[in-house]
Amino acid sequence: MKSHKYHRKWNGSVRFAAALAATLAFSFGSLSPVLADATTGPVAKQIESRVYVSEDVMLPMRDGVKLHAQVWRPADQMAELPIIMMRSPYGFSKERITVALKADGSYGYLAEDGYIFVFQDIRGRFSSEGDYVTLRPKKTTTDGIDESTDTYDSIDWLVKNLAKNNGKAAVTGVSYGGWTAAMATIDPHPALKAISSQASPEDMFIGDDFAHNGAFRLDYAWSWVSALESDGKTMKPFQFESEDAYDWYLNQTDLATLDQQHLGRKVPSWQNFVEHKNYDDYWKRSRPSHMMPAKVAVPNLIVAGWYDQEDFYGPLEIYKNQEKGDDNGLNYLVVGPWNHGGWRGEGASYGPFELGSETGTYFRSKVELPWFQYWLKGEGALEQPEALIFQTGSNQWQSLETWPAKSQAGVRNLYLRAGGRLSFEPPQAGEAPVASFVSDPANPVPYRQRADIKPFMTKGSTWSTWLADDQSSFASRNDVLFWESDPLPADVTISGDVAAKLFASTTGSDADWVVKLLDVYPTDESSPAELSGRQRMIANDVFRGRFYKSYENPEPLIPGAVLGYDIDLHYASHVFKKGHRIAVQVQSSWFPLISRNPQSWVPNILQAKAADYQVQTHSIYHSPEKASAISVRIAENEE
Ligand code: PG9
Repeated sequence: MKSHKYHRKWNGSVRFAAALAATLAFSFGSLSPVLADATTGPVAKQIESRVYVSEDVMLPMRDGVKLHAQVWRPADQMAELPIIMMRSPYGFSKERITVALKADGSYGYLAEDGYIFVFQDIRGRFSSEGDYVTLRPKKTTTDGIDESTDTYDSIDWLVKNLAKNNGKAAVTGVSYGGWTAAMATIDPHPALKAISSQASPEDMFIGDDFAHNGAFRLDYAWSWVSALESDGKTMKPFQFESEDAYDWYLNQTDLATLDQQHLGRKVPSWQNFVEHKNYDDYWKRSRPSHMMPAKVAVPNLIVAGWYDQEDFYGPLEIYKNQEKGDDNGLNYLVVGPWNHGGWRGEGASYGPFELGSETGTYFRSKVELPWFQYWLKGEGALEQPEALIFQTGSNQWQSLETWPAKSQAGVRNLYLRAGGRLSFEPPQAGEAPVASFVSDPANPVPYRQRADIKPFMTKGSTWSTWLADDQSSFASRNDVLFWESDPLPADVTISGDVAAKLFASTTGSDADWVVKLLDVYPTDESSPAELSGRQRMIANDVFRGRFYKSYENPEPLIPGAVLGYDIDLHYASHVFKKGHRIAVQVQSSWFPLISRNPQSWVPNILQAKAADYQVQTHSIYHSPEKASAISVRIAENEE
């Protein structure tokens, strides 16, 4: 049974001022200049750190391939210690590991407690032998290999060969590293006692890095794949000729051959993206929660960030799917106010939003450290709640018995109304039933202010906090529809699923639908100056219209036909404060976050030609019969 005694609102003082920036998309990536900078900020307080020493080893796999790993242990190690392993394709530089293992580094609490850390290059990357495959699927033959067998063979070698290990191991990591941690639970080695899968993607077509609901995440997909796969082994961020990513992508008239045009060769994942235009086995076979045993056998601390700009869908979906087979209470969830990997930094703020405490420091010292102490050293009691959820707006941690929370005051619809009003009351007969806008693919709505749109791996890019951007400037565009509530007479607290039901039509035969749920700060003295009038994103996503019936078999939209689209906006736990307004924006492009929809039917959007991109008029309906709305769950506190 899980213990639910753990119950707290933590605002306490913090041991260290961790100097990391709030994002480490590649926690130990070696080449991205953005991320290299992110680990070398000023340290507020110098403190004595435990000294770690390293050795390089080559670990034999069952098929004869050898994988490279660095083993780091305390120089003064006396007792036997457990192993914490991280496996990634990004390379682990010794300098960055040294910083991370310092007392005030991103793994400082664990390092001070004492573990044998093993950092492994996955198959085919950096100094590891073999062939690399992005998100390598599960083996299909008994004598095959996959990330699970590679982890098994690595742990087997480590527990048998490393001096002074206590025979227990864990796997953890962020993002790709979180995915490899999840994969370790498939046919796990008996010495694997726990994992912590942090920001793992689950489904690259539906909700994570490469596409959302079938809409292709252009800048992320191109930047990532070209960096990882251009020479197959290392990281080489693509050199854009211009820092203006909006312009650069707009000028690419043949997306299908971007790799050949700019890198002079075919890049495996890019070719796969072009070939697998629909939701087929290529996408489905890398979903970890469909490969992990249905009956959870390895304890997993799943970690997600509300503002994860890359993999927010993944961890929550893995948690949800694994929960179905969690008879022994081994599947746990933490969702904090973080961007991708933000919990490895201080986490006192996100963009301009103060969080009331050092949420990252808190997670690492009071959640992650006790987790590994308990499972790997048998120390302490596991007081981890089923779901530890940070409520944004109020800046409070909540310990919940389920996620979503059981006690709900109910689902309420926020209706889009005539005249740009948003209300909990449905539209009345006689109100204007529709709002329309012209969507021009030659002038797509930028996903941020133009000056901020840099390719995500470029030095100076603020990609990691783009979800904190003020959305107010977009509300006045002609190709963005905007609805806003009256100032709230009392706090409105939501907790759990958020979804849009959009009744929409287009004059074309395809269209994207982007929906944002916003918290609008008042312009009076109740808001800090930098937040005055700000439109803060609370939930959002895009849906590619052609998939309205099926992700596997898309169909053209019928011009003028009004369809009801169900768009998953995922989850939120947020307090809209008294005096704030709730708002919704709907638009049809989000560039270059999402590739442009030609708005006329083509079998494969990545192969669309210039003439396929056509101006269309889109309409959103808000009549009593076709009442477009955002559904939210109104919360009752469990505490
Ligand atoms: N979001 C990154 C990723 C994970 C898996 C595949 C592709 C990209 C990452 O930060 O690792």
